Amino acid sequence: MAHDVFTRHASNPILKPDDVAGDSTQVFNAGIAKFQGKYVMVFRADTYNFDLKTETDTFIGRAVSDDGVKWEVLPGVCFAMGKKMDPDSEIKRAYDPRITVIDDRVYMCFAIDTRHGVKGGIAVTDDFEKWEVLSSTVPDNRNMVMFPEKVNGNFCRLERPFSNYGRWNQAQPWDMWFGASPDCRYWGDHELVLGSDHVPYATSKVGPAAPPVKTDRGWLTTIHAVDENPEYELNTWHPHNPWRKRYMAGLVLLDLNEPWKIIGMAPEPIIDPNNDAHPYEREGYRGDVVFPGGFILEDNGELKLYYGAADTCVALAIAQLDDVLDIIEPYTPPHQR
Ligand code: BMA
Repeated sequence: MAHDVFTRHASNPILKPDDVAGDSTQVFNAGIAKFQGKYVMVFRADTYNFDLKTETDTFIGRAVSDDGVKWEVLPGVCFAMGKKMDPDSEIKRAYDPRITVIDDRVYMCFAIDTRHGVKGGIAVTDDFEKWEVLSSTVPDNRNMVMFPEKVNGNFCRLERPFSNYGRWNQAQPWDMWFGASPDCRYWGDHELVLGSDHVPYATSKVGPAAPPVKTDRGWLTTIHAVDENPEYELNTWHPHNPWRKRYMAGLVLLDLNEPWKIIGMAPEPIIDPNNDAHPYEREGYRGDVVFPGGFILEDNGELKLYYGAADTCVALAIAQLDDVLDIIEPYTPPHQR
């Protein structure tokens, strides 16, 4: 059962493949922020070839909006790295962008598939035309998001390394970590934030989702949490490779000054795709997947939560901050209980 504080928008999905010129079959896992008086979205656009049963292209595109609901997709590629199908390219693609505005500059975190693992990248721009890639991690790491301001003088991020060694007998038990940097290039001070075993509704991995928002009570941040079960037969375009992972959205509250410390958690997911009333979350490239990428707190206390649905489109859900803070329960890390 999910908490019902977020209401799905009547216009969902607010962005779908048909809205993008070209042959994209999926438009999803987007990052959204308010920048220079407009809402800006950077989205992942994939092309799946149903005959070859494989993806043939990925790029990051851009859309803008005056109200955060109706979007104008701008032509062309906003950001790209490597070439997915090029056998000579070490970098294959950049995807799953998340954007955070810090001191009037736009920082974008993204995943980079390489021939030797998945890296997390960070780039900065002032206009979405010129980008400077500031840093990237060693493999495997992804799902990075940045905090909207420096804490204790440092840039801060949440990230999801793939810790396998030492956890070989558990099914993808990956966790959410914290990192800090004086310059957005060199990162350290890594701390465990949230273990997959700390989230009651996850049976597999957890990690960051959309960048955190600041509230009086702490940094409010979404997580993705996965319930994997060998018995599940979820909808997918690749039935030869059955899809058995349900992706839910959850919420945690982090300490304002020590943002690697969780001080509160919503005990249930806030968006659970396990509901036929919202077919755009159940049917598509991979069904029963919701993955937040944008979280905006408006001046009037409204929270806009943007999320990828079924790895195929972008959806929006709305809540009031006070209602959301009401469902957060105090959290004590397991080793202190
Ligand atoms: C993850 C990533 C996400 C995707 C999710 C569900 O591993 O690939 O981009 O949304 O799986 O397929």
